[in-house]
Amino acid sequence: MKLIGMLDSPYVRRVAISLQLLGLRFEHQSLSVFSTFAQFQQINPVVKAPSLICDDGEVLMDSSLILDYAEALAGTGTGKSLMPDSIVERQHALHVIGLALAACEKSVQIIYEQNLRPAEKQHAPWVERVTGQLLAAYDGLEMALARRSREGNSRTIDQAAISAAVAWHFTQATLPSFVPVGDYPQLSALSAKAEALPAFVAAPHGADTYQPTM
Ligand SMILES: N[C@@H](CCC(=O)N[C@@H](CS)C(=O)NCC(=O)O)C(=O)O
Repeated sequence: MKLIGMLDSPYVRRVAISLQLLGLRFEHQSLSVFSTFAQFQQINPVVKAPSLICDDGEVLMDSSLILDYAEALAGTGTGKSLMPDSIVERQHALHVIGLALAACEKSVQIIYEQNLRPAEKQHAPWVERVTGQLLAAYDGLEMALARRSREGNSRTIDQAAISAAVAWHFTQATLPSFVPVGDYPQLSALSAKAEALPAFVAAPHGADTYQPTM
């Protein structure tokens, strides 16, 4: 299978990291939804990153749907999963993932507003609203991570931790002044730990192409 999209997208990056941790082999093509729009369109006319070309040629999009497929694929092959089995832990993992995805979405909305709209068409009340939502998502994540660490389930890297770590690194790399690092010690510590893992190092935020190590 082939993952399409740049690793400067937190959605593409969470998929690239998760596929590795699930033990699934994949190729990566670092196409941009902007500078290589026409080339991307040939693969997925909707031009959404990530897109995943499955082995039979069918194309999946949306990181959570791709991860649903990857979990099923890994489950039948290797029995590996990044999601907890217990309903209580799964509910909590989904709570964390929801917050992380909201943080990614709000960051992307601010970036698009800043980079894609001409200065005279930027709408300050919209940026203010989205910034409030972004901070609410990170406040929720910080609380949820503190709870995970109190309950002792922060030792293994699972989908909740991957998504939170990827979201945090993305926002800090792209909008550093919006979310002050010092206010979020749990997220900062998780990020430092996660970014040192081989699966994160092999799929760095930016324009590089993932190079398989397994
Ligand atoms: N909910 C989607 C969001 C994906 C997304 O919005 N990706 C951005 C890149 S970061 C994209 O494709 N932007 C181009 C567009 O929406 O036209 C997911 O989880 O994959």
